[in-house]
Amino acid sequence: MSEPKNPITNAAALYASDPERADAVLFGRRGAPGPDGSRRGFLQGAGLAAMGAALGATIPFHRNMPAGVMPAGLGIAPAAAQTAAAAPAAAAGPQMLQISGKAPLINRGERPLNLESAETQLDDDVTPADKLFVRNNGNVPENLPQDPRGWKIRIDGEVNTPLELTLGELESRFPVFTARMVLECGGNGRSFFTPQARGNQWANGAAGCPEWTGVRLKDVLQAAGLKPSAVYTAHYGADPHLSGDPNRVTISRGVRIAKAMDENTMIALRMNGQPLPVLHGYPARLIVPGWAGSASQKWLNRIWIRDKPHDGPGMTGTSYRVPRTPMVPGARFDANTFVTVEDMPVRSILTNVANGTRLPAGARRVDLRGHAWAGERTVRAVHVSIDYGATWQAMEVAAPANKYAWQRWRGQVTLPSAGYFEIWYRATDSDGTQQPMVAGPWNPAGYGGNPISRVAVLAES
Ligand SMILES: Nc1nc2c(c(=O)[nH]1)N[C@H]1C(S)=C(S)[C@@H](COP(=O)(O)O)O[C@H]1N2
Ligand SMILES: [Mo]
Repeated sequence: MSEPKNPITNAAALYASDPERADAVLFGRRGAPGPDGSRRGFLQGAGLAAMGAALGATIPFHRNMPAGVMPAGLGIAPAAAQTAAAAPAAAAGPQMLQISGKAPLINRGERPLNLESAETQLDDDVTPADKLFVRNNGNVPENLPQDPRGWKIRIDGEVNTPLELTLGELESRFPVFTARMVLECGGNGRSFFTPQARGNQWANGAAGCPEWTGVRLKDVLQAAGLKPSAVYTAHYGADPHLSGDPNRVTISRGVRIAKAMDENTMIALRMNGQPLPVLHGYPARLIVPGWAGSASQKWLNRIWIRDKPHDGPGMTGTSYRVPRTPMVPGARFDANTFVTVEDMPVRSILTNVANGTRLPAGARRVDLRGHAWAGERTVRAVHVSIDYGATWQAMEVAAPANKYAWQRWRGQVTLPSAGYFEIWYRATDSDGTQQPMVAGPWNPAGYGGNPISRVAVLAES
């Protein structure tokens, strides 16, 4: 393997493949390991100077900096790094794409269309339509009706009375309710896995918390009457398959009947008080809160009740399925033994400070705020560290507006001096489970990646 031409540009790839070597290439060979073994504290002289130059400031807590972990500030290459390493491409950041009705979002692919929100775009308590991530597996349906009321949803399979209900009938027959509920892609956080897992390389922004209005799926299923044989749902939508073949189904996932009967599982007709945007499933979609977003079928037109776990596209192989017990990353596997992912793990985002923020000379206090959520559970605590995890400060965490809404966290940190700092943030759920230091357990399609997040802050002297 040849030495990368431009170490800064290739830092992420290098850290992903060989973190020890990445440290050596970027910052010089280490001296004899110090008493603190795995830390960069013994990186002295030229190595430390190189790192300081690459990051654009001195590093007051360099003694705590973990070895083999790419500094958060490297990808955003401050001015000093660009001259030192001549790495203009490193500063480019993610590719943005702006389409009609949306803010510019991070482009994760255009066919099918996948757009991610930056954490700093998710500051609102209720995520506005233009800032919500988009995750499509097929094409967006065309010729959707102007008037949503005539759209039909069929309920069939293991029911006493198969139903075909228009949205107009749904709204008049069943109680309508409104709730803020997190919608989160099952692959959120996939980019944090090493080695890279297959699929869209989402960071933490394939999630949002709009306010949804609709009817309970439970009420509709009760109206149809579930047979004792009913164990699983199967969801269908109107979006054409990418191949253009009308006989192929784009995605069809389902949930256990218990989750379908949850009070909060909704057939949603409105988002933030408006008809659903076309990209988000107009005129009707499911919201299965707390679970992988793929269960929240858009352009919903049929729910088939089944007498066994559903096996549609998105339910088999490595799709939303993970090994029962941890596997060696990248090793061979038998996906037949995998189990389906249901709810999502605890995660936090920081919504008011972007990676690479520069504080004007003399500014030491940094106000922080964000959101945190945890699948079926709630968030008990959010902690922040400015010294590479040596010490942690508790932030304030608000109660959710309702079940399955994300929770606001806020607080402040005071930097002890000028220099390069990283703000690390992590949430703890109501079971006591914390976001881990690294994404894991590894799985081929990269579900459940929720490591601690890090942003770089430069306090000017
Ligand atoms: N019909 C249909 N429903 C779908 C999808 C899809 O491709 N087609 N994608 C699913 C996935 S994987 C996710 S994460 C969410 C994304 O919802 P959003 O695009 O409204 O953010 O929709 C789900 N529902
Ligand atoms: Mo998803």
